[in-house]
Amino acid sequence: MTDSEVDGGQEHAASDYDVVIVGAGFAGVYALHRLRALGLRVRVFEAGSDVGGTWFWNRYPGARCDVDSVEYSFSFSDELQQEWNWPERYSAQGDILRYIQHVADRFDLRRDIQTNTRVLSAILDEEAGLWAVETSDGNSCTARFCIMATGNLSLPRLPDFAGLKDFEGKWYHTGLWPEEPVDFTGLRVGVIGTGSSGIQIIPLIAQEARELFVFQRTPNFSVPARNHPLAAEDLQAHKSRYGYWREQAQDTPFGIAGHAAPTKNALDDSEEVRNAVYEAKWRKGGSVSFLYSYKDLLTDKAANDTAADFVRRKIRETVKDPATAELLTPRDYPIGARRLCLDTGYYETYNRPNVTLVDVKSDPIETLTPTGLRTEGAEYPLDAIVFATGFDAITGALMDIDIRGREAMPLREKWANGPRTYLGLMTTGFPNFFIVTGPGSPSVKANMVCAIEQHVNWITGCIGMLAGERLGLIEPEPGAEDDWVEHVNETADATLYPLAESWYTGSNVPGKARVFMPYVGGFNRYREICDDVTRDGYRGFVVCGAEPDSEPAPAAALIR
Ligand code: N01
Repeated sequence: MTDSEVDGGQEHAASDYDVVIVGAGFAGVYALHRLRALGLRVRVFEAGSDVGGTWFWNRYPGARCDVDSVEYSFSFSDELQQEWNWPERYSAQGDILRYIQHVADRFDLRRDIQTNTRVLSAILDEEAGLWAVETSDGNSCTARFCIMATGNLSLPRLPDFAGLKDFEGKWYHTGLWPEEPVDFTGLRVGVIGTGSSGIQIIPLIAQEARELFVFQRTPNFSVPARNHPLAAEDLQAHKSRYGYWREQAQDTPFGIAGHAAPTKNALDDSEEVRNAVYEAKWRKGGSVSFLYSYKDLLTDKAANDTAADFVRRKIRETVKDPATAELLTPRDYPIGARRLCLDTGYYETYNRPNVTLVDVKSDPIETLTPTGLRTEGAEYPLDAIVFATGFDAITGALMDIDIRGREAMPLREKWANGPRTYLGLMTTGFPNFFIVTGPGSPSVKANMVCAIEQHVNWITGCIGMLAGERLGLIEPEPGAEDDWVEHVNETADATLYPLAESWYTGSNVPGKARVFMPYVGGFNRYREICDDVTRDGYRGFVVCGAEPDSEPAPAAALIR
């Protein structure tokens, strides 16, 4: 054990590290880089065998980002963004993984990242003002600060299907895909789930499999990606103004530059003009672009219907069998209220003779069998099953760890009725415990890399402030947290998002509290709120002096 260096190590109990970071995806890697630059002793624990997070685990065929590569990348180093060449408009999983690994090497981060190590618990020792962290290798350590860089879609969900253990074929989850390639050639394959992952993998499996059965419960809207190689001159042109594009991204609701903000409501245009607008977006490709056609697509149901009807028409025009087209057509929720998917040849795949769509809403899956899958009405012999069944999103990876704050309060208990945070960054009763892109922040409703950088920058500033001011513990005031939770809910309730069953609300996980978790007031607005809070002396936060027995006080009172 060595003394903490954060404040010269005089008043605090000694700790192994100043900061423990859980997870080595985009968030953990960048947090390590920033905090190490403060001179802190930082340790990152990563469950996977390498860095990469989401892009390490989701290596299924077709896995690809739905944000342009030049946007879905770090902005903190101009050298990095100038030297890295993205081959395609939307990067494939392998390219993004290579990028994160390059970042880890380029900034010499690996020496502080311990892979193959899962964090099991993080427990606050109130008296010492330290977090005790226990890991799957049987070790434990202490740190003054704990940063959860655990990701929003990192706890895969396997529905509780009867008979899974008896299934004699191979089965896979898209979020836990094996490193070695999987060959479906000549096999009868079943894919369960038609969210973003299913929609990406289905067209590729269809090209290999002898027969593909897609088991769909709820159809999703999807628009074409129109992915293409990035021409060297286009990439160079973007790089020559990278600083400008990054600044532009900061002022958009989703942290992505290059999309002109809509100026009209959908019903301001005639039907003919509107359809021409949607058609142009459809041809250009991209989900952000499509939903940004009009100002009110996510707030006004009548406006939303015009965009939803356009996509429904496209499905009917693409899928030759009318019954299959109808099954693929979402009718029960507004377009964009569930994550709008991005595809390459998804609807066309159902015109192949070897692909069958099975509606498991009207005929639910009853059980897996040794040789396949049985619904209430039919039997499907299968050699392999792919579960594209999603994640326990946003809170899942946090709740998976035994986290206990003041008075040994488990986070699982505090959040039993839904997550409660201030700014999605911290939660009352868990001092010096930060969450990157936590519930109540824009997170998945923004470009994740942009949201991550903004959060890590804020957290770094906060930890640096505590060190500079010789302060000990920081956490939100209960009132600030209550007000923020109310604001997050009111903001969501003013949109169409809560009208859909989705992982945004936790409704995909039986027994999970139904709360719309991301902040949908816009990344730009959110960033300004965070900046204001900081400028106002960390408004809404209380801090203690460095002495272990010091009483919490409003942060502003203690900051010079
Ligand atoms: O997961 P999902 P995902 N019986 O939850 C079905 C990001 N992402 O991995 O809708 C039958 O969306 C479930 O049916 P239903 C992106 O943010 C991004 O696809 O609950 N079916 C649904 O169809 C995305 O939104 C990219 O009725 C069952 C599917 O499984 C998020 O990750 C690519 C079932 C799960 O869909 C999650 O996407 C991939 C059951 N018991 C992922 N249980 C890109 O960047 C679940 N399902 C492009």
